[in-house]
Amino acid sequence: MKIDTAEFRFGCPHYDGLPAASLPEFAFVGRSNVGKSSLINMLTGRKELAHTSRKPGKTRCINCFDINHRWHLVDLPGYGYAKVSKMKQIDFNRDVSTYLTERSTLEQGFLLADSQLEPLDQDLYFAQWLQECDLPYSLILTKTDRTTNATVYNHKVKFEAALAEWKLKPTEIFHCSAKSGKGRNEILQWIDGRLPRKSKKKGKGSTINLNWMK
Ligand SMILES: Nc1nc2c(ncn2[C@@H]2O[C@H](COP(=O)(O)OP(=O)(O)O)[C@@H](O)[C@H]2O)c(=O)[nH]1
Ligand SMILES: [Mg+2]
Repeated sequence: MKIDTAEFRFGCPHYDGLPAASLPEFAFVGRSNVGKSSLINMLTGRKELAHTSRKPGKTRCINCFDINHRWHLVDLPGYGYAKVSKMKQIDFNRDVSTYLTERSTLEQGFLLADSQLEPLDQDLYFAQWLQECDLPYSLILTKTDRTTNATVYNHKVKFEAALAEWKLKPTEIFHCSAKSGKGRNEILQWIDGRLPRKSKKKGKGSTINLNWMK
């Protein structure tokens, strides 16, 4: 998928304040500092689209970006930085919870996890919760440039084992690096495959010839 336009649409702290659902939405979630903003910038090819910050927990809004006027990329608040219980970390934000369960145009979730780390319970609890919401989701292992291929592979295998143990079934597992651009084509292509087909302009060759039926 070629990114022609990527524009900020809205940032809203409350589900009730969200604009009416329109285009298909793809939501990105993950612990603070996992590399979510960097990935969004990498996918869209815009350096400053999602504000990248070293300070955890800065993004506290449901942020929506219009991509090619065809789909919406939704950046959800990070979780996992607050010193609260595991269950509270899952229930980190009532409005995000409502968004994930209620938003009619939400197609898919992308759960980000750091490829440098072994699977964290926080990530697994979140995957479990996405699944309980009946939201199809994929896992994206981030920051692969920061470690060796062997470590990424090892952590992927551990993730697969942990997911199986928790009876979790992400649709796909992607690897990415915001630094090198790894994973960009795969993720964009995958999203493209889930969008309604573009309406084609009428022109030569667009009419089906039914003469053979006569
Ligand atoms: N080397 C490398 N650093 C990354 C990558 N993704 C994010 N980072 C760094 O990790 C930190 C957190 O990234 P950010 O995108 O703000 O994470 P967020 O809190 O999940 O939005 C920043 O210092 C980024 O520069 C990556 O793929 N490779
Ligand atoms: Mg961020």
